[in-house]
Parts: sequence; C-alpha cells; structure tokens
Amino acid sequence: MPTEVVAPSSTNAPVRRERYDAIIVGAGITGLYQLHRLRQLNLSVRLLEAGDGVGGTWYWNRYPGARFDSESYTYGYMFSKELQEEWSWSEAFAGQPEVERYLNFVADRLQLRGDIELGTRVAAAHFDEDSNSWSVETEHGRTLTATYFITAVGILSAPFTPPIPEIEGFDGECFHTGLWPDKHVDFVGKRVAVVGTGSSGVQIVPTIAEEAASLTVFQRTPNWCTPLSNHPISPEQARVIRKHYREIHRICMATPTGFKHTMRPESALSVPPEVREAYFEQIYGEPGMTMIFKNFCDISTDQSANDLVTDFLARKIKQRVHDPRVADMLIPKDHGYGFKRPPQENGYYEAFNRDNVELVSLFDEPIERFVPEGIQTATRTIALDMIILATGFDAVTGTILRMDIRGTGGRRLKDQWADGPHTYLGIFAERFPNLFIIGGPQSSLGNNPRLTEVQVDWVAHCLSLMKARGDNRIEATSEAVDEWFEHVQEGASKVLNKDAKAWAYGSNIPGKKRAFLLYANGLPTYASFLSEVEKDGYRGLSLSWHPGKETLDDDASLPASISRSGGPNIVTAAHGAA
Ligand code: NA7
Repeated sequence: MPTEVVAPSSTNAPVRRERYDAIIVGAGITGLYQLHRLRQLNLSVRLLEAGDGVGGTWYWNRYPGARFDSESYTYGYMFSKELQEEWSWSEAFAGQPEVERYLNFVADRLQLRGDIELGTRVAAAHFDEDSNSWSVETEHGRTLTATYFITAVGILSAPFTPPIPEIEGFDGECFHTGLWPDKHVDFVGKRVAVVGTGSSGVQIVPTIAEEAASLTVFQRTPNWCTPLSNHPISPEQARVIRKHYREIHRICMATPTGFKHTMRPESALSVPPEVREAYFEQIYGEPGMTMIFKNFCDISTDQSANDLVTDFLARKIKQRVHDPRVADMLIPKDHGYGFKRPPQENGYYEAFNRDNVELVSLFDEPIERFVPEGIQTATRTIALDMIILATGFDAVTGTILRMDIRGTGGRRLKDQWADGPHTYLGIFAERFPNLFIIGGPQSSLGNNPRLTEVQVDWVAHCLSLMKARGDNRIEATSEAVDEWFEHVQEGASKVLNKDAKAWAYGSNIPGKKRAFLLYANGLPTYASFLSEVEKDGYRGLSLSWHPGKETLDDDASLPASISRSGGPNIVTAAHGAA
C-alpha cells in the first residue's frame, strides 16, 4: 500500500503525505473508530472532518436540550475495556456537552488527532481507473488521493432548511438546530419561534419555554412523544454497568435495533385489557425507548395492536395538556406509533400549559413568509426576536450525495441513486470500487453505533485480508446489489409504516424520491450476513489487484510470500445467487 511524500517541508514541520491508503470522511463516533481500526493495520489514513471539532452529530447539534435517546452506556464504544473503565457517564441519557466531551476523550486516548484534519469539508471524490485510486477534493480546492475512500458521515447530518418564502428576510437571530452555534444563545426575555416538532423541536421547546418571554411553536405534524425519564447514574450504578458491559453488549447485539430493550413476546391483543393497560403504564414510565422497544411484539406489525398503543398515548397527552383544544392539536392523526422515530421528551407537553407558550398548527395557519419583524402567517404577523428551525435533515443519503462522488467512467453516485440507494450490504455501490459507506443507507437501524462497530470491524478485516493477498480493488457485483435491494425491501414490507411521511423514506424532502433508506431485518440478521459473506470468500464482491500507474514500482518491493491475485477478478456469488 504505497504512500507518497509530495509536499516535503522546508521547515521542521512534519512532512505532509497527500497520498494515503485510505481517506475517511467524518469524525463522528463511526469515523473515529474506523480510523483507529485502520491505524492498527498500519495503513496510512487521513480523516477529513468539516467541523472544527470531533463529534459529528454531537459536534453540530449543540442546541439546549440535545441529548441521547439511547442509554449512554449502550451508545458509546464497547470494543475497549480501557475506554469503558476510564469513562463514567453521569446520566442515563447524556446531554450533548457530555457526549462531545466523551468523543474528545476517545480521540485523545486513542491518539487519533494526528491523523484528523478538522475544518475540511470534502466537496468531491472521483475514482481514477488508471491509478486505481480516489482523488478527493476539499471545498478549499486541495486534492488528496487514496486507494480507499470511506464515508462515515452519519444519517442525520445534512440539515434541511425548508423553502419558506423570504426566509433570509428576517431581521432577528435565526438558527437551525443541526447547525447550532458554539456560543451561548440567550433566550431570556426574547420572543422566540420554533418551527418543527420532531425530536429536535421536542427537545429544545421546554428549555426555551422556561426562559423566553414568549414561545410560538409551529407544528406541521404532531408526533407520539413519550417521557425519556432521564436520571443521574450513581457511582454504584456506574460500577455495576462496568461490571456488566459484556453482557449489555451481548444483549444489544441480539436485539433488532441495537437497543438494550427486548419486546414482550405476546401480542398486545392476547392479554386482558387491565393487564395491557398496566403494562403500557409501566413502560411509559420507564427510561428510554421502552414504549417502542419493550412493548408487545406486534405493535409494529398489527394495526389493531398499534391502535391500542395510540389510544393509550392520546389519553396521556390529554391528561398532561390542560387545554383540550391544544391537547387535540398535539395528538397525531396521520400515523401510528413507531411509524416515525418517536421523540423522547422531558416536559414537552407541560410546556404547552404555560401562559407564554402558543402552539400554531401549520394546517390551520400556514406560514406565508418570513418578514423583517417575524413570521407572516395566513392570518397575522407574529413579531419575533429569534426563529429556530428544527426542520430536520436530508436524512441518510443527504450528506453522501452532497459530495460529488464519481465512480468508473465518471458515473455520479447521485445519478445512480436518483430513484433511491442501491448498495450491497449497505457498504458497497456497484461501479464505485474501493468506496466503503459506513452507517449509511440500507444498513442503518435504531442504535446506530452498535451497527457501525460491526461494519467498521468487518471493513478493517476485509482490508487486512486484501493487504495480505496483495489485492487493492474491491467492488460489488450487480447481482449482489440487486439481491441486497430485495432483502432490504422484504424487511421493510413487514412493518406497518410503509406509507408514513418520514425521513426514513426521504419524504420530508421536497422532490426526493420515496425509498426505504434504512434496514428493517434487524441487527443480528445484518451481522450474520456480513460474517457469512466473509466466510464465503467475500461472495458478491470482486477482489483484485490493479497495477495502477502509481503502484507499479511498488510491486517489486512486495515480499515473495505475498501472492498477487492478479489475472481475472475473483467473483463470488451473492447471497442466494447461483
Ligand atoms: P425531524 O424528525 O425530521 O423533524 C423535523 C420537523 O420539521 C418535523 O416536525 C417536520 O414536520 C418539520 N418541518 C419540516 N419541513 C417543514 C416545513 N416546510 N414547514 C414546517 N415544518 C416543517 O428532524 P429532527 O431534527 O427533529 O430529528 C431528527 C432525528 O434526530 C430524530 O428522528 C431522532 O432520530 C434524532 P413534518 O413532520 O415533516 O410534517
């Protein structure tokens, strides 16, 4: 795996390599781990990160109230005993500042910073057939090359600003929750509006309600929100968690979504109403995603079972919100429970009992435009000092496709995925050799760090094997991509949310083709798929060696014991293929 020194320094500064074995994009939880694993293989790696700090999602989403909805100790890294022993989470669901501190701690502890370049957004990556390498261009016009190009950009990282007329015309402060500034934002005494009531809106509303002079919440679609029930982790609890990390990991890896919760095995319809009601009450009060992932096993597959949950949750909203008209506005009418990722809240419903908080339904009173003094709706002008856009993300494919990625023959990934993503294993795209997509479309599921650790390990193992064999090119076959597509669709067809207007289908973005973007067959199925592919000699993938202009000289230096596969590509059958 050659590297090339192209920028010898005339000073004593370290020489900068501009050619690498691998370039990783994104210094979030996935990218940091991928960097660590590839460095263990002695590959030369550069990680490029758009932000000025590490953390990814937890760097950008620093709005007040941002926090985990996965248990802290199930979201963090689980590959290292040292990291687990040296870090203590202070809360069951850590807030953004603590998560960002954690990821900085990891970057320091694993000594990753020397290979990370911050403030460097990747604009384009083009595969060059002749050199068998990726040419990666930053938005500042610098070009780096690498044999392997690895995206670890997260699924909720391309903030979406809705096409509201004259959105630039507001004279006050305006922030997107996904691009929150790294400074104190003061709400005290201000007239504030929040547009959007997904997880971000639901998290930020209670804080602003307490501090602002007035808060107007613009809601298009209400969500089924349940209490997060966060709590501090005592030193004794931390000790128990540390002791049981292995067991916690095993449990998470055995659940479909990577959370620690397991579904109750009976149907919601099979138990007496009073038993069901008591159980709903219990899991409503328990911390975290229990209402969705500890519920009866058929709530996502049987409409009648789902109706029982929504009936319970609607009653809860009516109990918690004093004004029946506002309570009714907050009850979803267009989707069942779990059809969209349900926000976890901390005093969200109670915020609407305050005199300084108003809920505006965009169906009754649409926003016409932003004006210098605030927001003009169909019926009035609302004067504001600050507008917060909690309007979500071009999810899963957004950040990948905002880069101009081109494969063989100059083919653009954006064109190839115009009708939705097509991958093999969620990792490979046909005709994009040596591109690895980690934590992206057709693989992502609930508690994503548990998924991406599997992918990162698998990719690291694959590259180590390629290195040992002398291969330097890997590409998915067309049959394998088609079969993965069928496998992903089959999983999606089993759940009730097929018609939901959710980011998981891309339907929150005007003009985005509707396609299922995630993976619904479950983490254990995914993980066993990956290991079977490996055991079957990387079936569905073509591994080969390409000389490439820049690697010819290097060939002679290879130890004789390492054989080049050379010659015809090794193509093995995809899952289920002949
Ligand atoms: P979400 O969940 O996509 O929520 C975005 C919100 O913004 C949602 O309420 C949208 O309403 C609303 N929205 C979007 N476009 C508009 C326009 N044009 N006008 C008014 N309102 C609009 O993003 P979040 O950041 O809250 O959460 C993302 C994920 O982060 C979440 O699922 C968790 O996994 C963590 P809509 O529902 O589309 O009618």
